[in-house]
Amino acid sequence: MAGNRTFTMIKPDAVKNGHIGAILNDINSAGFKIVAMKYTKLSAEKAGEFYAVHKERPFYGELVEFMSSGPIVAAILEKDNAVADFRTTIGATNPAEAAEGTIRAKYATSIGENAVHGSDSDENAKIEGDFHFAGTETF
Ligand code: 3AN
Repeated sequence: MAGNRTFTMIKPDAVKNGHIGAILNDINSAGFKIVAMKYTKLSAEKAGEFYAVHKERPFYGELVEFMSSGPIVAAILEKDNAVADFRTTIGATNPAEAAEGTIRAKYATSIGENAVHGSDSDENAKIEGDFHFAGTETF
């Protein structure tokens, strides 16, 4: 059975470009409830740990540098079928391929600076949520 929680980050590009409010509004409009949220900044070490699965990819260094370059908004979202539905809401990794109206189509600038993160499985949603939030910060 599909889980009902996913994890997201509004990435440094979208924060810098003033899109926090619009993106949170899109998230709510798509039917997601925010059950945990914080405005924070990842150190390079923490960003490296978060993206460790991509360690061997050629863009890993760039990704870690970008994700630690400025503040982010991290959140846990709740909805039936959360992981798959949220990936539909954000659109393809490459904003040039993201469907019209999706968050990445509207706010992302490139494949590397693509405005938002969305977990790719229920298992990773749990790992990523636990990485950022204590149980007492989740409602
Ligand atoms: P998604 O975020 O859509 O699940 P992944 O898991 O393939 O995509 O990639 C994780 C992150 O790595 C992306 N959100 C993006 O910021 C970055 N990334 C992916 N592919 C590239 C690429 N070819 N060049 C630069 N950065 C990339």
